Amino acid sequence: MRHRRLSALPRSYRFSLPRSTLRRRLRSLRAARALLAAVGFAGLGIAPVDAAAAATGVSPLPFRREVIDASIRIGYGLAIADVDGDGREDLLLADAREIAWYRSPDWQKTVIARDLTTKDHVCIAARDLDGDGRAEIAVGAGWNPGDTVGSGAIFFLERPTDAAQPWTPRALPHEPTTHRMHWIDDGRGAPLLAVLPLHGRGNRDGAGAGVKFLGYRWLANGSVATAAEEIDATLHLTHNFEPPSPGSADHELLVAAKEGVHALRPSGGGWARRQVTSHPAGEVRRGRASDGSGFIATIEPMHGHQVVVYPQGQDAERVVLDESLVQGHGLATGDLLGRGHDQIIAGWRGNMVGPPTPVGIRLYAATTASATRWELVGAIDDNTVACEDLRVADLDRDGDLDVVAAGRASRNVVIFWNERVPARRASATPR
Ligand SMILES: [Ca+2]
Ligand SMILES: [Ca+2]
Ligand SMILES: [Ca+2]
Repeated sequence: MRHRRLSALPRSYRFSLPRSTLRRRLRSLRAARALLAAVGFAGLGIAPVDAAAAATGVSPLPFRREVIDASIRIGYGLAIADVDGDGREDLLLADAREIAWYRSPDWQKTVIARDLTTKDHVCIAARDLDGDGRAEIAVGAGWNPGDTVGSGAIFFLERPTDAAQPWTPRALPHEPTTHRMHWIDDGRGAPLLAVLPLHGRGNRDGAGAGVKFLGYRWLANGSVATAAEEIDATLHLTHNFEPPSPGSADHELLVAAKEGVHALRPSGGGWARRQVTSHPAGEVRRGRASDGSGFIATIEPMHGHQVVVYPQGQDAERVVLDESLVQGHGLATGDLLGRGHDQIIAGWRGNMVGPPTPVGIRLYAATTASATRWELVGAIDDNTVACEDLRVADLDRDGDLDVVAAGRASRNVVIFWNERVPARRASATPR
């Protein structure tokens, strides 16, 4: 017999299950309720959802929402760096047709490049490399994940002497499906522009040649080497990567791939690779538990529905925090609540085809010192940003971490100001 929705069946049919089946189901339900009463949601490794707020999501957290742009196209990639050298970190955005920055603290928008390729821009990396206090900027473009041969582009943007003028794009050699980039330190001198494509050359359905993860060295003359250094060429569907922690001695970076999370670190003249987790992942970040151990957070699989933690980076310790995301696409870690250990912030962008689904950004916190158990603390955003990318930083320099997110279907860039300390909220700390 074909399945039919229960509500579509005649009422008499709905209650025609055999008594033995009903008794068995009742026993299972009672056992589940008894277990929940004994250990609580956190004990089960899942989070309670506030019943009162269930209609719109979970309980809101004390973040004040400020829309700084309500008319972007896609909002592919965000970065945070001081662009104008005034000592305040600004926001940068790789949008479909524009590369722009928003000046702190008034968030005035300046477009520094347009239409670098006929296909969309997709990623941006910004960091002061020469020590003058102003960011050097690189961007990725030519975005078409369906073209694993002819797509992709990488540009270093040369700063104009007149700030009102556009920046000059200098093209670098690239692999198809350019997707994510960071300026990283690998312990070998000048910073490296690490660029991760989504697919290997000529791949179909995420299979074929490994993804060519390449690095381009910053040069003393203020340009970038056009000869690339290979970081890895073994993985597939490499959707994102976590750069090395600032100041880390081992310079390890983490890649989220079809083959799970892999750690890459400089070794000899090349890079050594180590598999960390075994589940396909789309986003990856590292964080610090209150006992000092490190954990790894992921969204699984790529564009997935799960927020996952690996305490101490151990595959066998996998904890699923949430399975209700639709197209999970933004992930960050940081101590937003001031608890002395990192929380996890995850955002999702909702259905890409068909009717829109609710979107949001949620915050999860560990309830044990070693980050083996977690709870959903609340919502930073409830259905206003179809999260394509998010970043965490203390944007108003008041001592706590704020969240900035770019929304795809919602076409906005929004700062969520952290107002967890009521005194600060009341005094409206000047930014
Ligand atoms: Ca600035
Ligand atoms: Ca600079
Ligand atoms: Ca702040």
